[in-house]
Amino acid sequence: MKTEVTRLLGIEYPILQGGMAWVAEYHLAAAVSEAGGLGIIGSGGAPASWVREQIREVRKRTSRPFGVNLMLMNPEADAIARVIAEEGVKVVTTGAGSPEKYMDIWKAAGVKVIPVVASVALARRMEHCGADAVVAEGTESGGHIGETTTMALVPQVADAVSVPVIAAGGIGDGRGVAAAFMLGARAVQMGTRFIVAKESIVHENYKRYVLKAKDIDTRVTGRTTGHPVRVIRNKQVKEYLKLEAEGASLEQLERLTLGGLRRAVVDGDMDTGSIMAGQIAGLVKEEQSCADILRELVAQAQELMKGSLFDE
Ligand code: TUI
Repeated sequence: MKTEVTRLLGIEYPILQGGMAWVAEYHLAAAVSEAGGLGIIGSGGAPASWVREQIREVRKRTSRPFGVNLMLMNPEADAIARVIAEEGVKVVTTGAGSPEKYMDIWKAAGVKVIPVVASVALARRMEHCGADAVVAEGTESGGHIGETTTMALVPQVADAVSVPVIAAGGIGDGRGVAAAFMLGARAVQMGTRFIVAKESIVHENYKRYVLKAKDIDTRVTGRTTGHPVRVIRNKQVKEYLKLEAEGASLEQLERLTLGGLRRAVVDGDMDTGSIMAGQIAGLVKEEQSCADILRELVAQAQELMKGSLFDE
């Protein structure tokens, strides 16, 4: 499955692992890269010193390419952007904003820049300022999301830009991979399936929630605050949505979610934690190694794409 994206990134399979805050640390990123995909360290809200350590830990475990995701709302984003350039990281993805101001230092350091976008307008702007590819992320995704579905977003972004498009949001198996290719993508990025990978360090309780989630078990908090975030429903989410419907203040709502992702991932607190996951959680039924996940995805997608679906 060689594509423009596997060539651009020097990877074996056109599969990227999402740069999930707290979840995507060096164990997961190294395992995905070593298995032939692109592992990505998720910087989330972490300090720059943590990101530097994580990069060095991945390098101890694999000599294959890996990336770092810069979450642009991180107060230390400037420092992390410099760490990425200084450490010679080959690929950066960005989320929750526009990385325009970092383009020059990254380009000068030879970093491939892949912004995550949720609209055609941002995709165009990113191509214009020198992005090497874009991740078009649909609203099916977990975490911070845009409005448009993957089905609608990917072909529109593919038509709007000439850099390769990587599809994300709602992809959990080889059928999703094949569908993304049909929509014009040249690779996919997956998060939820990797949350439950054997190499993922997330708390067992979190994994259990993802594995037992059904198709209708995610909710979007923060639609009224301008920061919509998809999570698996729990006690906290019920309370949040009730307060939000009653017109609670931003401060009141933010107090509920502050530190929630850490509580879920690290402490396994399923009552007050933010259990971020995509709508495809209902499809994810098994804890597997990253190597098995990649092998299965590629085999299934290849099988689907070589055969005809029609009787005659
Ligand atoms: O960034 C993500 N997903 C994330 S970031 C995150 S960290 C977090 N932790 C606690 C609470 C809230 C967030 C969790 N999940 N995905 C990429 C993404 N970027 N999705 C949507 C966007 C986006 C949205 C608006 C990108 C740019 C944008 O506007 C930029 C502009 O300047 O127009």
